[in-house]
Amino acid sequence: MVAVVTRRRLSQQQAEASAFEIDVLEGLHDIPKHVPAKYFYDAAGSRLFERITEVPEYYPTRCELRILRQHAADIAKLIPSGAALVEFGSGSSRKARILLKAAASKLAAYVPVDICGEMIEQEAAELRTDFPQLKVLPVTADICNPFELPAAAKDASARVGFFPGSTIGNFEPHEAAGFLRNAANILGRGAVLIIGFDLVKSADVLNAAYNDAQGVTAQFNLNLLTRINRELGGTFQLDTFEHHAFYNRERHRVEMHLASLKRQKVKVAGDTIDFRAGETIHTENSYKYSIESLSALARGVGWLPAAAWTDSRKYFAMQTFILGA
Ligand code: AVJ
Repeated sequence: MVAVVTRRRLSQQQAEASAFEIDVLEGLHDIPKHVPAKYFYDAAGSRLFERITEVPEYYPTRCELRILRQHAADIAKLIPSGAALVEFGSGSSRKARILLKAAASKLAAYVPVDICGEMIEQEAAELRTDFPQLKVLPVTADICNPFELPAAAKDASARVGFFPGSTIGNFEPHEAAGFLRNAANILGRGAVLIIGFDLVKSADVLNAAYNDAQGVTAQFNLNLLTRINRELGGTFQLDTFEHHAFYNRERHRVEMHLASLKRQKVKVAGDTIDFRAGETIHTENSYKYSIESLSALARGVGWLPAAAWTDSRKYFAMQTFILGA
């Protein structure tokens, strides 16, 4: 309890480092071992993810961009005139730009929300140049928690949420429901929500997408250990851990793990962690939904499914929801 009170006084960067340490130690002392997937995205991890989106086996980003480009005008029609567009976990705003081009004239504001403040401030400056009439109002926040919208977004005729990238797949289904509830509270009456998500499909396609031949996904996974070594004084030897990724059919998710190739002890932030030979750290779940299963989840927390679009192979979907009264 004392530690929690003191931490409140720390700078944001220190507070984030502390959350990382707490979450990593808690996860590595748990059985089975796990680390939250959000910690993949340090500078190196973000660059590796960008490279993943370009490997031939990883289809989601290309599919989503194709759907957005093809249906931007239809999606824009669902945006009420004078609305504010709020993007959850906006990153580089690459996908939002497609919507902004199609809907800029009817939007009162664009509110990119991301945990990485530096990234969105930089992006905001570029968006202001490219869309001079649009108010770009970035918010630095963890999208899993409640946060305040800027006044101009609260005063807009309505708020439209945008959650692309199948980021929703990183949540446990109950967390995804929690996120949707949080989004409903933040966006309020008359809200529309646009979600991009990866569809359930053949295990072969999924297994290939998370085990690319160039090994970029393996590097992305192992980079988590590099980050722990650097930021938390870890002693992970990277050549003694191996990337494992597979589709878990029963749970509709791709799991990523890091498997210890031998029995060993590793130090992290002064603690000793024991590994059995073959024991894994579960580093990510990437849940796959059908239009029906995501609709059911959303309905449960008050969002009514509206239009949905998919690519020709039905690999990926973009679906819109309207907040019920
Ligand atoms: C960014 C969460 C959508 O789950 O496919 C890519 C992350 N992990 N390859 C996904 C990821 C391994 C990605 N998301």
